[in-house]
Amino acid sequence: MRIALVNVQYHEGNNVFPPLGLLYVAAALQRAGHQCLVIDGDPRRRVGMVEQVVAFRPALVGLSFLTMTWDRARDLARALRASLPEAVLVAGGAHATADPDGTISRLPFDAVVVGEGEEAAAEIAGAVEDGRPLHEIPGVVTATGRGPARLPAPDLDALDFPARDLLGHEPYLRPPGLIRGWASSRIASVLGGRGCPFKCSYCASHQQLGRRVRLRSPGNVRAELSLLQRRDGVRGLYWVDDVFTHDRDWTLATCEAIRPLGLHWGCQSRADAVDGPLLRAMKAAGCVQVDVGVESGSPRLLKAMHKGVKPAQVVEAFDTIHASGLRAGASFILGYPGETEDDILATAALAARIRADWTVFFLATPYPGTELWRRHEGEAAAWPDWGESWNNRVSPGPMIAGPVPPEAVASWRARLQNRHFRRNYLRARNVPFMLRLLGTLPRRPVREAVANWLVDGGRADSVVEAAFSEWRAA
Ligand code: B12
Ligand code: SF4
Repeated sequence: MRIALVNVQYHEGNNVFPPLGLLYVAAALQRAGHQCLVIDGDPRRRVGMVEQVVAFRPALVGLSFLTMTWDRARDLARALRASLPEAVLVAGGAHATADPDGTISRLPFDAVVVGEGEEAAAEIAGAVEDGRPLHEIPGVVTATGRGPARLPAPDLDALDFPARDLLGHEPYLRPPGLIRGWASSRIASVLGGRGCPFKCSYCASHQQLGRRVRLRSPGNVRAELSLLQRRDGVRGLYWVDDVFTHDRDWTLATCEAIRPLGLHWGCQSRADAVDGPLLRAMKAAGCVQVDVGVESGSPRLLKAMHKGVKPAQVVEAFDTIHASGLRAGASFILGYPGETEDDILATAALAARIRADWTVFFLATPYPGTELWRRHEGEAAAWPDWGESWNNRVSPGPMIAGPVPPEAVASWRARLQNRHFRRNYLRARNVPFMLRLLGTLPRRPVREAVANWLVDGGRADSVVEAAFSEWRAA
C-alpha cells in the first residue's frame, strides 16, 4: 500500500534534526511491505506540499505534529481531506497523544495513534487493506470507539533503524549542526533509549514514550552509528534521549562500544545523574557537551516542579562537567506559576554562577497532559487555541499569570538570553566557523544581531537563529 507521512514543521529552517519518531514509523511500515513517502516541512511555507502528497496517490496519510504546530496540521489535514476524500487520515505524535479526543472531534482525522506508533501504524495499514475497522486496534482512537491501551515496544533492538534515507539525510547534516552552541556540521540525531521515570510537572515526554526506561543494546546503537558514518559521512551526533545518563552501567557500556568510531557527541542529562568518573568515560568516548535542564534557581519553584534537584546539586554538577573537560548546556524556565521577582533573580544568579557554555531560557507552558496543564486547566479559557503561540521560546509571555506580570517576565527572558549571547555563540573554537558561516549570510541580519546584542534586552539570539533558519531552508 502507498502511505504518505508528513511531519508538520513550524519553520523548516529550524529543522536541525529529522523527525526520528516518524522515521521509525516509516521503517516499520516498509518492513510490513508498504511504500512510503515522507515529508518534513512547514505547510504554510512549502509550496506544493499538498500536491506532492496527492501525486503519490496514498491510501493512508499520517501526520505528526506538536501542540505548537496544531494549526498547521489542521489546515493541512483539511486540504488533504478535500483532495483525497478516499484516503484514511491518521494523526500521531506528542499533541495527538495528549489530546486524542480533541484531535478526532476538531480535525478531519479518521484515527489517532496514542503513544508509540511503529506497531500501531502497521496494524492500521493492514486493517485498511483488509477493510477492517480501526477502533479495535490497541492504541488507536476513532470517532466510533477506542482500542485498548498499547504497551510501549518492549525490545528496542527489534525495531528497524529510522528510515532517514526516505527523507534525504543530507539537508540535516549541514551547518550549524547543533550540539547546541558547538558549531559544527554533519551531526546526526540518535535515540539510545525511550522513557523517563521522573515526574517534572511541565514535561509531556512520558505520554509518548512512558515512564519505564527501555534501552537499546550498545551493539545495536553502534551498528546504527557505523551505518551513519559510512553511508552519510556523519561526524557527530546528538542523543535525543531524555536523560542519556540515567542508567550509569548502560551509559558506560555504550561509551565503550562507540569509542572506536571517533564521533563527537552531545546529550541531555540531569544534575543528579552525572559524576566525575562517568563524565570522563563519556569524554573519552567523544562527548563534547552535556545539556542539563536546570529550570530555576529558586528551591521553592524546583520543588513545585517536582524536579527532584536542589540548586547546590546544580552548581556541583556544572563544576564537575567543566572539571571533566566538557562543555555544559543549561536550560531554564521563566514564568512558572508563583514565580516572584526574587525567584527570577535567583535564576539569573544561578545561570551566572554555573557559567554554562550554552544557556537558553524558556517560558512556562502548560502542554496538554502535563501536571502543569492539569493544575491550571480551569484557566484554559484565557489561553490561545493550540498553535504557534504554544512555542515556549517565542511566545509573548507565560500563559499562567503570576506575581510578576507576563510582559515583565518576557522582558526578563529577553534580557537574560541576551546576557548569555556571547558565551552561546562567540567562543574561541566557534569564531572561525561562525565567521565562515556569517560570510554566507546576508549582511543585514549580522548587523541586526550586533545592534541587538548591544542593547539590554535585545533579541540577538532570535536574529541569529532566524538568519540560520532562512539560510538552511534556502
Ligand atoms: C529531540 C526533541 C526536539 C528536537 C528535535 C525535534 C525533531 N525534529 O525530532 C528539537 C530540539 C529541535 C525540539 C524542538 C522543540 N520541541 Co521538542 N522534543 C524532543 C524530544 C526530547 C525527543 C523527540 C523524539 O525524537 N522522540 C523519540 C520518538 C521515537 O518519539 P516521538 O517523536 O514521540 O514519535 C513516536 C510517537 O509519538 C509516534 N508518532 C509520532 N508521530 C507519528 C505520526 C503517525 C502518523 C503515527 C501513526 C505515529 C506517530 O510514533 C513514534 C515512534 O514510536 C521530545 C521528548 C520526547 N521524549 O519525545 C521533545 C518534545 C517533543 N518537544 C517538545 C517541544 C515543546 C518542543 C519545542 C516547542 C520547544 C521550543 N520552544 O523550542 C520545539 C518545537 C520544534 C518544532 N519546530 O516543531 C514537547 C512537545 C509537547 C507538545 N505537546 O507539543 C516534547 C514532548 C518535550 C516536552 N516539553 O515535554 N525538540
Ligand atoms: S523534564 Fe526531563 S527529567 Fe523531567 S520528566 Fe521530562 S524528560 Fe524526565
